[in-house]
Amino acid sequence: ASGARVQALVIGSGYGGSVAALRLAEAGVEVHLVEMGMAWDTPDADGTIFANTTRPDRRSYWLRTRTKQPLSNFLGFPLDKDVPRYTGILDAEDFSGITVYQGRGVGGGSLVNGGMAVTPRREHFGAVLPTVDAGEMYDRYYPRARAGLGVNEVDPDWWEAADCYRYARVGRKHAERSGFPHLLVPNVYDFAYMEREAAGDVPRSALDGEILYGNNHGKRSLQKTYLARARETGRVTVSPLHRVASVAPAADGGYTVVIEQLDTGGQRTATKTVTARRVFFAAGSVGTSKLLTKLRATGALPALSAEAGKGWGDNGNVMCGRANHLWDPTGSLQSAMPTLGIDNWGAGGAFAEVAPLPTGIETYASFYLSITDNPHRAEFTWNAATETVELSWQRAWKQRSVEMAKSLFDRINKKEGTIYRTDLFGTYKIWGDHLTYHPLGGAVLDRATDNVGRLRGYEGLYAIDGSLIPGNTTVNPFVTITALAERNIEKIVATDLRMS
Ligand code: FAE
Repeated sequence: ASGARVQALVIGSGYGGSVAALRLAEAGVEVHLVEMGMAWDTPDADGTIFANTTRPDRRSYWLRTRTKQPLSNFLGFPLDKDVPRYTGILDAEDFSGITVYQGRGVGGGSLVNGGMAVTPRREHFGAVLPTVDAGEMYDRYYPRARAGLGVNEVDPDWWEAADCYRYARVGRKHAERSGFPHLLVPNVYDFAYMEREAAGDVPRSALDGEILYGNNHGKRSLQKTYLARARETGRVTVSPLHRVASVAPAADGGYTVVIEQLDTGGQRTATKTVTARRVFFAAGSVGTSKLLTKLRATGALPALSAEAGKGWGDNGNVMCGRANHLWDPTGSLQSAMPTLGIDNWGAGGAFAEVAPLPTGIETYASFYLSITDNPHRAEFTWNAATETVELSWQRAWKQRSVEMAKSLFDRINKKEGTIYRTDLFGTYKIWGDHLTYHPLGGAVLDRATDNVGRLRGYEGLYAIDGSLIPGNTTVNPFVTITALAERNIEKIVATDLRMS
């Protein structure tokens, strides 16, 4: 309610926000979790909560009148279509040089992502978070994060024979024949449930292509893990369709937080003001960076570090497809949850996930999302004339990622006598170099914050999400975001809460 006083206010309910809410509540703190997206706990008219990937509707996109599918074309046909404007689940947020895909709703990115739960190789950790003790992370916080997230592994025997992973086995065969290391990667999707889907015993979700617009079954999203446990404490209040607009020091201590309530058309229906002793920014790399950049520039938080808004990277994301020979079908049934990684990070700066292309028909295509060691970093700035936050990313910077991805796929194509697909991102276009799924940075640890995420310049303000990570994690990011949040909140609870 407007005028309320709360001990801790958490902005955003993704990985960082969910960890913060749970651990603060366990420490006895009353937590108010504010989330701009919907709750995603009520079935729509068709009886399902989430729209299918192949049949996008108003639920699929955040305040767009036309879908913006990551794969825009197929066999020469544009895939996008008109949808009613609605506070849907996937935000394709456009900046001048890049479209950043993000989840919107209670659970953040966990609602829309591929569930790949990858821990970086330890020898690379020093490059991911140079000022964090790796021993502590690998002995304590990564295991804690994986347990909290419900990470599980596919049964290799089932995987070897499953129709729905033919595409992954083709990807493995081609990696192997070119001499690239590969591995089965864990996931948060319940593989026991997937086996029952394949057997025809339960409603299909991953095997019905569900991923980008939510999974109706089988996926251990944050709603089912950290957030469920947070609610069980009885100390966490969640406000969906509420967007934090401002945070500023309050006259009598703490912070005044201005919150806008939204309707499902995205219109503001009410403005509320809450006073919070502590505020945790967990709006995601882009959301946290945008808020901090704006609040510093407009005078609400003028003492924030000049580093806030800097050090943003795209985790080197780049996509491509390959056209296989007719003797290498990838299957008309494809599990939407990826399980195979090709690791050429050491030699070529690329880690590629063999991604599904769940079209329901045989495509003879192999599709990949590569994470590459792209060194470019962008900065968020406030444009006073348009009153928007801009990002200095340049499209041309992706060329470095393309070169690293080519270290994998040029060799595979040569060995197999195959070519790239040119129909997935437009006409005669090989590389999906216009987007990222993995925004990272903008409130980098030990630059904009101290070593546990306290924002420099203000006592009681914290960043605790992907914004802390300086632009790259060498693999898919959410396990690292979760583990870092576990580390930081433990130290914050042990020191800051004891003092007050
Ligand atoms: P995030 O999960 O984005 O949560 C931030 C939350 O804050 C969101 O719910 C926002 O709606 C909310 N918010 C933003 N601004 C405000 C505001 N002003 N007021 C109130 N609420 C606000 O942040 N990662 C993997 O590791 N494996 C994968 O397989 C994988 N697949 C992906 C597939 C897709 C299509 C996408 C989009 C992402 C994928 N990711 C994957 C990335 C992963 O989901 C992402 O790194 C994390 O979700 C980021 O976690 P954060 O806590 O930083």
